[in-house]
Amino acid sequence: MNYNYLQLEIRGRVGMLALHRPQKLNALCDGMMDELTLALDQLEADEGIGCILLTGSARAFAAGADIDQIQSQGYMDAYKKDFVTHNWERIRSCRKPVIAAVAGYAFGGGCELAMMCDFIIAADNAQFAQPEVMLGVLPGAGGTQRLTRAVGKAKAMELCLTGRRMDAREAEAAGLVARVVPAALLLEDAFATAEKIATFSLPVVMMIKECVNRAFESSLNEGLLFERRMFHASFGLEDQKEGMSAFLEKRSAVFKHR
Ligand code: CO8
Repeated sequence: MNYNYLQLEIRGRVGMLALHRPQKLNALCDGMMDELTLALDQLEADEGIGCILLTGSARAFAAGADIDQIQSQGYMDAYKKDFVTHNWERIRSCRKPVIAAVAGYAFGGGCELAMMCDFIIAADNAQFAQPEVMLGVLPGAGGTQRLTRAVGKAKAMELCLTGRRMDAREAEAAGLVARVVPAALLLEDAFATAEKIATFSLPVVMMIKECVNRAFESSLNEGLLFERRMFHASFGLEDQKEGMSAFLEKRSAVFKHR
């Protein structure tokens, strides 16, 4: 499939998606988000893909929603078409892991898009911000919720209420990003991470993702029960037999993803 606003490359078991609107610092528009939905559908359906990597350019992951496109939007337009919920959140329902590799600006919807991914690897030049308050709106694609869960109330409040930028080191210390790497090595590093995840048993990887996400939706007891049932289920996989046999036979496991 040909995309206008995205570049898709499949390398082994990794699907690499790059947001591509260089003249607008990858500002997110409906066309791009529709394409992202289609590309994620494609990668989810492809049995040969075990991990998805989402990135931008060296200068910007994404500088937010396209302000030109939404400036004239009225309340009724936003409400009726269910702006954001309608087509901007496909990543939320991805069952395969999605890693965000962020360099440069991740502002507004760009920061929110990165936070919808399972984890963020940041270049040392990355900057995160929720500047919506300066535009007369609020972070409306998860900024007030996911940022708060990631960095805690004090910092999330300060960032959302002032719109100030947070650099990569601060983001790492605050728990927003998993790791910071030199900008020149970002894609190499993020790809190696995605490739590693993609070699493991896909159903196990999907179960781990579901369990970690359940921690945000349940009490500890309910979360532990969910985890335990998934753990029990993993003993029904051929890959469990293979993984443990390989250990005992002192060889590398070859997972069949079932
Ligand atoms: N929308 C439209 N155009 C943009 C945007 C944007 N968000 N960001 C940058 N651009 C355009 C600029 O207008 C400029 O275009 P032109 O060359 O035609 O003048 C081009 O990109 C390059 O940008 P700059 O010249 O401004 O580059 P600088 O390096 O000087 O500055 C900044 C970079 C600081 C990132 C600056 O461009 C900026 O402040 N951009 C706006 C950031 C912002 O406020 N983002 C929040 C938008 S609102 C939002 O995201 C709501 C979320 C909705 C839900 C999303 C769901 C995932």
